[in-house]
Amino acid sequence: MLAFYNEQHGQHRGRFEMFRGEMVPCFEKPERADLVLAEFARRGLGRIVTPHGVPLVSLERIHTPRYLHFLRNAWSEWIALDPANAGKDAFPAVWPVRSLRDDIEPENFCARMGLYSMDSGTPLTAGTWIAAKTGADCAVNAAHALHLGERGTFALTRPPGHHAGADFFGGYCFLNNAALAAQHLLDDGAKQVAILDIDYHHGNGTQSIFYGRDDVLFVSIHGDPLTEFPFYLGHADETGKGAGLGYNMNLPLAAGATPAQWFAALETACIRIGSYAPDALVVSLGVDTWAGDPISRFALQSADFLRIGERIGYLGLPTAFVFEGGYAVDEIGINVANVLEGFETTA
Ligand code: SP5
Ligand code: ZN
Repeated sequence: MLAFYNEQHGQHRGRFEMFRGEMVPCFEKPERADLVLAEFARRGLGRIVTPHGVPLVSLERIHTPRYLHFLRNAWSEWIALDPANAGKDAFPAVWPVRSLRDDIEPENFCARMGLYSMDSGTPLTAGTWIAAKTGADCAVNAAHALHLGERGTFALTRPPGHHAGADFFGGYCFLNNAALAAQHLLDDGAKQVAILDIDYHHGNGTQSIFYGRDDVLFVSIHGDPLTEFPFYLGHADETGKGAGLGYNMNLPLAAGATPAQWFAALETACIRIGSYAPDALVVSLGVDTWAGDPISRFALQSADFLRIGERIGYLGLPTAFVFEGGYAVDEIGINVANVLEGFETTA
Protein backbone atom coordinates (compact mmCIF):
# COMPACT_ATOMS: atom_id res chain seq x y z
CA MET A 1 0.00 0.00 0.00
CA LEU A 2 1.27 3.47 -0.88
CA ALA A 3 1.26 5.84 2.09
CA PHE A 4 1.49 9.53 1.25
CA TYR A 5 3.19 11.03 4.28
CA ASN A 6 2.90 14.69 5.21
CA GLU A 7 6.44 15.70 6.20
CA GLN A 8 5.20 19.16 7.21
CA HIS A 9 2.50 17.95 9.61
CA GLY A 10 4.60 18.80 12.68
CA GLN A 11 4.40 22.49 11.81
CA HIS A 12 0.81 22.45 13.05
CA ARG A 13 1.48 22.31 16.75
CA GLY A 14 -1.21 23.77 18.96
CA ARG A 15 -0.37 24.46 22.58
CA PHE A 16 -3.83 24.43 24.14
CA GLU A 17 -7.50 23.99 23.39
CA MET A 18 -10.40 25.49 25.33
CA PHE A 19 -12.24 22.90 27.41
CA ARG A 20 -14.79 23.68 30.12
CA GLY A 21 -13.43 27.05 31.01
CA GLU A 22 -9.76 26.27 30.89
CA MET A 23 -7.00 25.78 28.39
CA VAL A 24 -5.92 22.12 28.29
CA PRO A 25 -3.04 20.64 26.25
CA CYS A 26 -4.09 19.75 22.69
CA PHE A 27 -5.16 16.17 22.09
CA GLU A 28 -4.38 16.55 18.38
CA LYS A 29 -0.57 16.57 18.52
CA PRO A 30 2.34 15.77 16.16
CA GLU A 31 3.26 12.50 17.91
CA ARG A 32 0.05 11.03 16.50
CA ALA A 33 1.28 10.93 12.92
CA ASP A 34 4.84 10.04 13.95
CA LEU A 35 3.61 6.91 15.72
CA VAL A 36 1.44 5.82 12.79
CA LEU A 37 4.40 6.31 10.46
CA ALA A 38 6.67 4.28 12.76
CA GLU A 39 4.19 1.38 12.99
CA PHE A 40 3.51 1.41 9.24
CA ALA A 41 7.27 1.18 8.59
CA ARG A 42 7.88 -1.39 11.36
CA ARG A 43 5.38 -3.77 9.76
CA GLY A 44 6.59 -3.13 6.22
CA LEU A 45 3.02 -2.36 5.19
CA GLY A 46 4.07 -0.59 2.03
CA ARG A 47 5.93 2.33 0.56
CA ILE A 48 6.04 5.75 2.22
CA VAL A 49 5.93 8.50 -0.38
CA THR A 50 6.18 12.29 -0.34
CA PRO A 51 3.19 13.76 -2.22
CA HIS A 52 3.39 16.21 -5.11
CA GLY A 53 2.00 19.62 -4.27
CA VAL A 54 -1.43 20.19 -5.80
CA PRO A 55 -2.53 23.60 -7.16
CA LEU A 56 -4.86 25.78 -5.11
CA VAL A 57 -7.59 25.23 -7.70
CA SER A 58 -7.77 21.63 -6.48
CA LEU A 59 -8.65 22.94 -3.02
CA GLU A 60 -11.23 25.29 -4.55
CA ARG A 61 -13.12 22.22 -5.80
CA ILE A 62 -14.25 21.86 -2.16
CA HIS A 63 -13.44 25.06 -0.27
CA THR A 64 -14.49 28.63 -1.03
CA PRO A 65 -11.79 31.00 -2.33
CA ARG A 66 -12.72 33.41 0.48
CA TYR A 67 -12.05 30.79 3.16
CA LEU A 68 -8.79 29.62 1.55
CA HIS A 69 -7.59 33.22 1.35
CA PHE A 70 -8.37 33.68 5.02
CA LEU A 71 -6.60 30.47 6.05
CA ARG A 72 -3.43 31.21 4.08
CA ASN A 73 -3.05 34.65 5.58
CA ALA A 74 -4.46 34.09 9.05
CA TRP A 75 -1.18 33.72 10.91
CA SER A 76 0.41 36.86 9.46
CA GLU A 77 -2.76 38.82 10.26
CA TRP A 78 -2.69 37.45 13.81
CA ILE A 79 0.92 38.65 14.22
CA ALA A 80 0.04 42.00 12.66
CA LEU A 81 -2.47 42.59 15.47
CA ASP A 82 0.38 42.44 18.00
CA PRO A 83 3.93 41.07 17.53
CA ALA A 84 3.58 39.35 20.91
CA ASN A 85 0.94 37.11 19.31
CA ALA A 86 3.81 35.14 17.75
CA GLY A 87 4.01 33.23 21.03
CA LYS A 88 0.28 32.52 21.28
CA ASP A 89 -2.14 30.29 19.36
CA ALA A 90 -5.01 32.08 17.62
CA PHE A 91 -8.59 31.26 18.71
CA PRO A 92 -11.99 32.57 17.71
CA ALA A 93 -14.12 34.20 20.38
CA VAL A 94 -17.23 35.43 18.57
CA TRP A 95 -19.47 33.69 16.01
CA PRO A 96 -22.26 34.76 13.63
CA VAL A 97 -24.96 32.48 15.01
CA ARG A 98 -28.68 32.72 14.15
CA SER A 99 -29.89 36.23 13.20
CA LEU A 100 -26.34 37.57 12.73
CA ARG A 101 -25.02 38.15 9.21
CA ASP A 102 -22.41 35.87 7.65
CA ASP A 103 -22.61 37.32 4.14
CA ILE A 104 -20.44 40.37 4.88
CA GLU A 105 -16.83 39.59 5.75
CA PRO A 106 -15.77 41.85 8.64
CA GLU A 107 -12.41 43.59 8.45
CA ASN A 108 -11.58 42.76 12.06
CA PHE A 109 -9.40 39.64 12.19
CA CYS A 110 -11.02 38.14 15.31
CA ALA A 111 -14.42 38.57 13.72
CA ARG A 112 -13.22 36.73 10.62
CA MET A 113 -11.82 33.92 12.83
CA GLY A 114 -15.37 33.44 14.10
CA LEU A 115 -16.93 33.68 10.64
CA TYR A 116 -14.68 30.85 9.44
CA SER A 117 -14.81 28.52 12.45
CA MET A 118 -17.14 26.38 14.54
CA ASP A 119 -15.45 25.88 17.92
CA SER A 120 -12.78 27.08 20.35
CA GLY A 121 -11.04 23.72 20.46
CA THR A 122 -9.03 24.25 17.30
CA PRO A 123 -5.98 26.50 17.69
CA LEU A 124 -4.57 28.09 14.56
CA THR A 125 -0.76 28.23 14.72
CA ALA A 126 2.22 29.51 12.72
CA GLY A 127 2.46 26.32 10.67
CA THR A 128 -1.21 25.48 10.35
CA TRP A 129 -1.58 26.49 6.71
CA ILE A 130 1.53 24.64 5.49
CA ALA A 131 0.59 21.53 7.45
CA ALA A 132 -3.03 21.56 6.27
CA LYS A 133 -2.03 22.27 2.64
CA THR A 134 0.57 19.49 2.50
CA GLY A 135 -1.97 17.23 4.23
CA ALA A 136 -4.48 17.97 1.50
CA ASP A 137 -1.72 17.18 -1.02
CA CYS A 138 -1.48 13.71 0.56
CA ALA A 139 -5.22 13.13 0.23
CA VAL A 140 -5.38 14.22 -3.41
CA ASN A 141 -2.29 12.15 -4.25
CA ALA A 142 -3.82 9.12 -2.50
CA ALA A 143 -6.93 9.52 -4.65
CA HIS A 144 -4.93 10.03 -7.84
CA ALA A 145 -2.89 6.86 -7.19
CA LEU A 146 -6.14 4.86 -7.31
CA HIS A 147 -6.79 6.34 -10.75
CA LEU A 148 -3.31 5.13 -11.71
CA GLY A 149 -4.20 1.59 -10.66
CA GLU A 150 -3.42 1.17 -6.96
CA ARG A 151 -5.96 -0.90 -5.03
CA GLY A 152 -5.44 0.79 -1.68
CA THR A 153 -3.68 4.00 -0.61
CA PHE A 154 -3.26 5.88 2.64
CA ALA A 155 -3.02 9.62 3.32
CA LEU A 156 -0.90 9.67 6.49
CA THR A 157 -1.46 13.21 7.53
CA ARG A 158 -2.53 15.65 10.20
CA PRO A 159 -4.29 17.91 11.01
CA PRO A 160 -7.42 15.84 10.33
CA GLY A 161 -10.15 17.05 7.99
CA HIS A 162 -13.69 15.72 8.35
CA HIS A 163 -15.12 18.51 10.54
CA ALA A 164 -13.95 21.23 8.13
CA GLY A 165 -16.71 22.55 5.87
CA ALA A 166 -16.50 24.40 2.58
CA ASP A 167 -15.77 27.61 4.49
CA PHE A 168 -14.95 26.83 8.09
CA PHE A 169 -12.46 25.08 10.38
CA GLY A 170 -13.14 23.30 13.67
CA GLY A 171 -12.86 19.99 15.50
CA TYR A 172 -9.04 20.11 14.91
CA CYS A 173 -9.69 20.25 11.11
CA PHE A 174 -8.90 22.94 8.49
CA LEU A 175 -9.08 21.38 5.02
CA ASN A 176 -11.44 18.48 4.35
CA ASN A 177 -9.00 15.85 3.12
CA ALA A 178 -11.61 13.13 2.54
CA ALA A 179 -13.82 15.48 0.53
CA LEU A 180 -10.84 16.61 -1.54
CA ALA A 181 -9.94 12.97 -2.23
CA ALA A 182 -13.50 12.09 -3.27
CA GLN A 183 -13.78 15.12 -5.53
CA HIS A 184 -10.43 14.33 -7.12
CA LEU A 185 -11.61 10.79 -7.93
CA LEU A 186 -14.64 12.28 -9.70
CA ASP A 187 -12.43 14.76 -11.54
CA ASP A 188 -10.26 11.82 -12.67
CA GLY A 189 -13.33 10.22 -14.25
CA ALA A 190 -15.13 8.26 -11.53
CA LYS A 191 -18.90 8.51 -11.88
CA GLN A 192 -19.72 7.78 -8.25
CA VAL A 193 -17.65 7.75 -5.06
CA ALA A 194 -18.60 6.61 -1.57
CA ILE A 195 -17.13 8.00 1.65
CA LEU A 196 -17.21 5.79 4.74
CA ASP A 197 -16.48 7.80 7.89
CA ILE A 198 -15.57 5.62 10.87
CA ASP A 199 -14.08 8.30 13.11
CA TYR A 200 -15.82 8.45 16.52
CA HIS A 201 -17.13 11.92 15.69
CA HIS A 202 -19.63 12.70 12.96
CA GLY A 203 -17.98 14.09 9.81
CA ASN A 204 -20.16 17.17 9.70
CA GLY A 205 -17.95 18.95 7.18
CA THR A 206 -17.95 16.09 4.70
CA GLN A 207 -21.70 15.58 5.06
CA SER A 208 -22.49 19.24 4.46
CA ILE A 209 -20.17 19.49 1.45
CA PHE A 210 -21.95 16.65 -0.39
CA TYR A 211 -25.45 16.89 1.13
CA GLY A 212 -27.15 17.99 -2.09
CA ARG A 213 -25.31 15.61 -4.42
CA ASP A 214 -25.91 12.06 -5.63
CA ASP A 215 -22.41 11.47 -7.06
CA VAL A 216 -20.96 11.11 -3.55
CA LEU A 217 -22.56 8.79 -1.01
CA PHE A 218 -21.64 9.71 2.57
CA VAL A 219 -22.04 7.05 5.27
CA SER A 220 -20.95 7.67 8.85
CA ILE A 221 -20.84 5.65 12.09
CA HIS A 222 -20.33 7.89 15.11
CA GLY A 223 -21.22 8.85 18.66
CA ASP A 224 -24.78 10.21 18.94
CA PRO A 225 -24.60 14.00 18.49
CA LEU A 226 -27.12 14.41 21.32
CA THR A 227 -24.17 13.91 23.65
CA GLU A 228 -21.03 13.86 21.46
CA PHE A 229 -19.08 16.45 19.43
CA PRO A 230 -19.91 18.03 16.93
CA PHE A 231 -23.41 18.02 18.52
CA TYR A 232 -25.26 19.97 15.83
CA LEU A 233 -25.18 17.43 12.99
CA GLY A 234 -25.09 13.67 12.53
CA HIS A 235 -28.63 12.49 13.31
CA ALA A 236 -30.20 9.51 11.54
CA ASP A 237 -32.89 11.64 9.90
CA GLU A 238 -30.31 13.55 7.82
CA THR A 239 -30.63 11.69 4.53
CA GLY A 240 -29.68 14.34 1.97
CA LYS A 241 -31.57 17.03 0.09
CA GLY A 242 -32.59 17.70 -3.49
CA ALA A 243 -30.61 15.48 -5.86
CA GLY A 244 -28.73 14.23 -2.81
CA LEU A 245 -31.81 12.80 -1.09
CA GLY A 246 -31.01 9.23 -0.13
CA TYR A 247 -27.25 9.68 -0.51
CA ASN A 248 -26.43 10.51 3.11
CA MET A 249 -26.60 7.85 5.80
CA ASN A 250 -25.90 8.51 9.47
CA LEU A 251 -25.58 5.62 11.89
CA PRO A 252 -25.27 7.27 15.32
CA LEU A 253 -24.61 4.99 18.29
CA ALA A 254 -24.99 5.90 21.95
CA ALA A 255 -21.79 6.70 23.78
CA GLY A 256 -20.78 3.43 25.42
CA ALA A 257 -22.00 1.28 22.52
CA THR A 258 -20.43 -2.19 22.40
CA PRO A 259 -18.16 -3.52 19.66
CA ALA A 260 -21.01 -5.82 18.57
CA GLN A 261 -23.28 -2.81 18.06
CA TRP A 262 -20.52 -1.00 16.23
CA PHE A 263 -19.92 -3.92 13.84
CA ALA A 264 -23.66 -4.23 13.18
CA ALA A 265 -23.57 -0.59 12.06
CA LEU A 266 -20.52 -1.31 9.89
CA GLU A 267 -22.48 -4.10 8.20
CA THR A 268 -25.37 -1.70 7.47
CA ALA A 269 -22.90 0.82 6.10
CA CYS A 270 -21.16 -1.73 3.88
CA ILE A 271 -24.45 -3.04 2.49
CA ARG A 272 -25.48 0.52 1.54
CA ILE A 273 -22.11 1.18 -0.07
CA GLY A 274 -22.30 -2.10 -1.98
CA SER A 275 -25.75 -1.27 -3.34
CA TYR A 276 -24.53 2.17 -4.45
CA ALA A 277 -21.79 0.39 -6.46
CA PRO A 278 -19.32 3.29 -6.47
CA ASP A 279 -16.21 3.36 -8.63
CA ALA A 280 -14.05 4.05 -5.59
CA LEU A 281 -14.19 4.44 -1.81
CA VAL A 282 -12.68 7.01 0.53
CA VAL A 283 -12.43 6.01 4.20
CA SER A 284 -12.24 8.71 6.86
CA LEU A 285 -10.11 6.62 9.18
CA GLY A 286 -10.34 7.79 12.76
CA VAL A 287 -9.32 5.33 15.46
CA ASP A 288 -10.82 7.31 18.35
CA THR A 289 -13.36 4.46 18.51
CA TRP A 290 -10.72 2.51 20.49
CA ALA A 291 -11.71 1.68 24.07
CA GLY A 292 -8.85 3.69 25.58
CA ASP A 293 -9.34 6.90 23.62
CA PRO A 294 -9.15 9.87 26.02
CA ILE A 295 -11.97 11.92 24.46
CA SER A 296 -14.33 9.28 23.07
CA ARG A 297 -16.67 6.59 24.40
CA PHE A 298 -16.79 3.51 22.19
CA ALA A 299 -15.07 0.27 23.14
CA LEU A 300 -13.29 -1.23 20.14
CA GLN A 301 -10.24 -3.37 20.93
CA SER A 302 -7.04 -3.28 18.87
CA ALA A 303 -7.83 -6.64 17.22
CA ASP A 304 -11.19 -5.23 16.07
CA PHE A 305 -9.36 -2.86 13.74
CA LEU A 306 -8.07 -5.83 11.72
CA ARG A 307 -11.68 -6.93 11.19
CA ILE A 308 -12.65 -3.43 10.10
CA GLY A 309 -9.97 -3.41 7.44
CA GLU A 310 -11.00 -6.86 6.25
CA ARG A 311 -14.68 -5.91 5.96
CA ILE A 312 -13.79 -2.80 3.98
CA GLY A 313 -11.48 -4.87 1.77
CA TYR A 314 -14.28 -7.32 0.95
CA LEU A 315 -16.18 -4.44 -0.68
CA GLY A 316 -13.67 -4.96 -3.49
CA LEU A 317 -13.33 -1.25 -4.22
CA PRO A 318 -10.27 0.89 -4.94
CA THR A 319 -9.91 2.54 -1.54
CA ALA A 320 -8.13 5.63 -0.27
CA PHE A 321 -7.79 5.74 3.52
CA VAL A 322 -7.48 9.22 4.98
CA PHE A 323 -6.27 9.61 8.58
CA GLU A 324 -8.66 11.50 10.87
CA GLY A 325 -8.88 11.29 14.69
CA GLY A 326 -7.55 8.97 17.39
CA TYR A 327 -5.88 10.35 20.49
CA ALA A 328 -4.58 7.48 22.62
CA VAL A 329 -1.14 8.11 21.28
CA ASP A 330 0.54 4.91 22.45
CA GLU A 331 -1.95 2.69 20.57
CA ILE A 332 -2.79 4.86 17.61
CA GLY A 333 -0.15 3.39 15.30
CA ILE A 334 -1.18 -0.19 16.07
CA ASN A 335 -4.87 0.51 15.49
CA VAL A 336 -4.36 2.35 12.20
CA ALA A 337 -1.89 -0.25 10.92
CA ASN A 338 -4.34 -3.01 11.88
CA VAL A 339 -7.02 -1.52 9.62
CA LEU A 340 -4.59 -1.26 6.71
CA GLU A 341 -3.20 -4.75 7.31
CA GLY A 342 -6.73 -6.19 7.49
CA PHE A 343 -7.53 -4.49 4.18
CA GLU A 344 -4.36 -5.89 2.58
CA THR A 345 -5.25 -9.47 3.56
CA THR A 346 -8.27 -9.27 1.22
CA ALA A 347 -6.23 -8.41 -1.88
C1 SP5 B 1 -11.02 14.81 14.05
C2 SP5 B 1 -11.58 14.67 15.44
O1 SP5 B 1 -11.59 13.57 15.98
N1 SP5 B 1 -11.99 15.79 16.04
C3 SP5 B 1 -12.55 15.73 17.35
C4 SP5 B 1 -12.77 17.08 17.93
C5 SP5 B 1 -13.29 16.98 19.32
N2 SP5 B 1 -13.22 18.22 19.99
C6 SP5 B 1 -13.88 18.28 21.28
C7 SP5 B 1 -13.06 17.58 22.30
C8 SP5 B 1 -13.59 17.71 23.68
C9 SP5 B 1 -12.49 17.28 24.62
N3 SP5 B 1 -13.02 16.61 25.73
C10 SP5 B 1 -11.99 16.32 26.70
C11 SP5 B 1 -12.46 15.35 27.72
C12 SP5 B 1 -11.31 15.05 28.64
N4 SP5 B 1 -11.72 14.24 29.70
ZN1 ZN C 1 -12.86 12.05 15.95
